[in-house]
Amino acid sequence: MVCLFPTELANYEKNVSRAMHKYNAYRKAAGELAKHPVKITSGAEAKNIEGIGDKIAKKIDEFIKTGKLEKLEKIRADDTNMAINELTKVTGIGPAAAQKFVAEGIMSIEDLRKHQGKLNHHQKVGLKHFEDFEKRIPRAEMIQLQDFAIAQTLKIDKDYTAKVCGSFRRGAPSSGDIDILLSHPDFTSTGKKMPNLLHDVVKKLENVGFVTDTLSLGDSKFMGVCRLAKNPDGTENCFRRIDIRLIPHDQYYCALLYFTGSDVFNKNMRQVAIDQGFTLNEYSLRPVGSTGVPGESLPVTSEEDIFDYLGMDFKEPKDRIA
Ligand code: 8DG
Ligand code: CA
Ligand code: CA
Repeated sequence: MVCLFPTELANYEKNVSRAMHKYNAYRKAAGELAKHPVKITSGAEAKNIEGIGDKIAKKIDEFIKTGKLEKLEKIRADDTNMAINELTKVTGIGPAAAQKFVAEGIMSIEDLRKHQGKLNHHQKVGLKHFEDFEKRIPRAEMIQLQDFAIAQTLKIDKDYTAKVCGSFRRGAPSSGDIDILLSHPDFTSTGKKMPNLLHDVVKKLENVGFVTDTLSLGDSKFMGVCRLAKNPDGTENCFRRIDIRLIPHDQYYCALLYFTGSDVFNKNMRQVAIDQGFTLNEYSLRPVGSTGVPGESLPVTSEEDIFDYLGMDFKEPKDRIA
């Protein structure tokens, strides 16, 4: 019970207040609490956990004592807050767009359906599949999606590497969407751009009826919608969100680490990197000199290499919570 309110407050700070530092603080607290092996019984006890300060400790005490949080009750009682939160559930509607819609009197998903003319393509697709996108994808279906997408990709060219990352790679029992990292030895960070390596895969997945909509397609990133073929008993499967990113071959492991997450784990690891005199992002790991200027990318041929450079024990994806 105690572990849930930081996430709800985090969403409020991101979507309604748009206070990203508070959002990050609550996300970190939620991540650290989730990682904590024993049940917390007081705020004082929680303060021993990294990322939990006076303010959140006080809220934990209030929640334990009264079974609720006044701040949350107030947030939930405000129609505008709730409407903004609701609208941001549609993919393509961020906090700014949601606030604009609410200011125009659009207070619900139902209202959005009556004002489709105000939506861009991404938002229209998000609304069309709203119910499906709200559903988590069970792991068994994730495996089917993975196997199908990868088999089709290798049919184009067996030199492709395609790997499903995100919560699936962390072993989650269900996932919000499917995140695929795509790489090919012909494409490196020092060579020319090769958008066709991504576009060919998207085209193939469209031609076989797997990809049903495109939300956005650039040189290196595809965001779209996919669906498995009908089941043998004739029932249809849900539409699912799919992201495919084309990664330069030499940057594959930094990307793999980044897109495996969790996002709170990534933030913590980036901080370790800074403390150790490095800079780590989805592209590279670089030492930072005394002048503060990052040097050349370090050679990285596995995820283990990155942990090694930072003096960290390797963590299996399933343990990358925070
Ligand atoms: P889910 O889909 O099951 O809900 O969880 P997820 O797979 O962990 O999250 P995701 O939103 O699909 O993002 C995939 C990974 O990308 C995530 O595990 C870590 C990395 N990532 C960050 N920061 C961010 C960010 O701000 N936005 C997105 N989309 N991904 C991020 O570390
Ligand atoms: Ca995901
Ligand atoms: Ca994703």
